[in-house]
Amino acid sequence: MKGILALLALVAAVTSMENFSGQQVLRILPANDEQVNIVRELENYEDLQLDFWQEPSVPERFIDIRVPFFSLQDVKVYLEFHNIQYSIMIPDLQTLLDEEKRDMKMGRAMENARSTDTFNYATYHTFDEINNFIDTLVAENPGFVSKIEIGKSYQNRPLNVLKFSTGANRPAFWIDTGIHSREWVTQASGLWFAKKIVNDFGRDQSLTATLNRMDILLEIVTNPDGYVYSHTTNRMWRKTRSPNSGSTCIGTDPNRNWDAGFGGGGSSSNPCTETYRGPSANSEPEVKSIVNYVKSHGNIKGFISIHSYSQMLLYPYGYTTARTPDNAELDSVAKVAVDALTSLYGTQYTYGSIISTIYQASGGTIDWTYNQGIKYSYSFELRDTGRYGFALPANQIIPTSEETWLGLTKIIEHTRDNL
Ligand code: 0X9
Ligand code: ZN
Repeated sequence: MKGILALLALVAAVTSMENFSGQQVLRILPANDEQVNIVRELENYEDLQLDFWQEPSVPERFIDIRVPFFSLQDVKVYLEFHNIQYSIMIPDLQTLLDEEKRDMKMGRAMENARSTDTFNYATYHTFDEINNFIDTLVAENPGFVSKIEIGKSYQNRPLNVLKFSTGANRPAFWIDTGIHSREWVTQASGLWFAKKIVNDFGRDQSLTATLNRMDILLEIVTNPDGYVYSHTTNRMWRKTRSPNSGSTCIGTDPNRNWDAGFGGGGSSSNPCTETYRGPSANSEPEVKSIVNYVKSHGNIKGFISIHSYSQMLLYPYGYTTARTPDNAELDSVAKVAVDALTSLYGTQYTYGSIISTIYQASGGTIDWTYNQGIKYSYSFELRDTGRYGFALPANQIIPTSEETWLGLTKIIEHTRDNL
């Protein structure tokens, strides 16, 4: 009897995780504005439970949609009826996630997490594991690395920022990863960056020069509640986990919640959508804590918010087609950064303003930081271009981190040289 109960408990634990069997990710190529609108229409059919991995924007730009098994026929018939071109990018999402689970188990067996030297950077880690890593790194590097808790998440988890500093009262460069929880390669890259900074200080001439003039701030798990939920319950969770009054749907898109064009195009007022802006700007403690920190710090000179996927380097704005006064400079630095990134493995990136390169998005992080006077505000969309999307295999974590670091450091160096 005990054995059966234990077995049932195990089955319950295993099945409490959302299952994506039979779910596909479709890549749609609208040929003209009319087709863009026809695909956009699908967002209004809540019953289909579609998850837009790439939002509709302009003709000839891909739209990626995760489609539950029970909606597949309907969606395909709809697209075919309207003569809209599409292909199946991920034939069965659960197959990829099963592989990811297996990789994580193997990855855990191959590491000794008591030291950041034997930590396994090539596997995905849980929230608790990341926090242990942070504490270990701080303990290993007293007087250089410290941890700042800038606030608590909605569910009261710490919002931890690593500070790399060799002197008091310095200007700072901010990097955050994981504001969208399901973009796992970003938090994993954040861990790798943290170790890279420690390894290179005193060895790499440029990074040493940087750290002799400015601090680096790194928030690895920017949306902890979402991240935990993506591990325990729904791997595809993007938003925060705060409830919405008058709705059973949970969460706000933390990249629509900033006070820059808040509520404008490319954000939704419907709590059941993935781009829900929240009831008001800064309603999410995960956002508000950064806002407070940035304001009270007062000397942050560069800000990079890291997302996935699409392979893009973006700068403001996302809420308007208006160019910033710094467009020419931001664009030329982006080119230098992308060239450096591509030089390592040939990974192709596009770059430009958010609205002209990906799609309109209002209330986004870097539009707000730019308007606060942080001129060097950028956002990466890391690998890949959609073959795996948010389910990027763990064997791409290190190459992704390495190439991104080359681009990232170009932006940091430019900031340092223009303090
Ligand atoms: O929709 C978004 O928030 C971003 N795409 S994502 O798939 N990461 O969700 C695009 C909006 C602007 N992009 C960035 N600020 N990276
Ligand atoms: Zn994102």
